[in-house]
Amino acid sequence: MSEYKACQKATVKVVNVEGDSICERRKDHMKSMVLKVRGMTCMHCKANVEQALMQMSGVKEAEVHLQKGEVSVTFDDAVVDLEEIREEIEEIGYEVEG
Ligand SMILES: [Cu+2]
Repeated sequence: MSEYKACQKATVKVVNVEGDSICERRKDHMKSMVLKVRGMTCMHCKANVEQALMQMSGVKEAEVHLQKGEVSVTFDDAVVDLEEIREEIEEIGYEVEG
């Protein structure tokens, strides 16, 4: 028997093993998001956006998909939030939609 509860930003897993309750806190707060970004047209844009995001503390992965006009980003939302990521992309000259 197990159940999942929200605990602040982390997920707590409650497992009942032989009558004991084990509360296991998730190790990180990793989130993956896909952003629609306008203005990325070539490999330089791809590199610019990926490098700018990877330099931010809390960002673990950043990948640009030029054809789709999308950026996939994986970040620790205890360290950095989506708003800061959005601002970083706009600061280097691209437009985040939505
Ligand atoms: Cu370019």
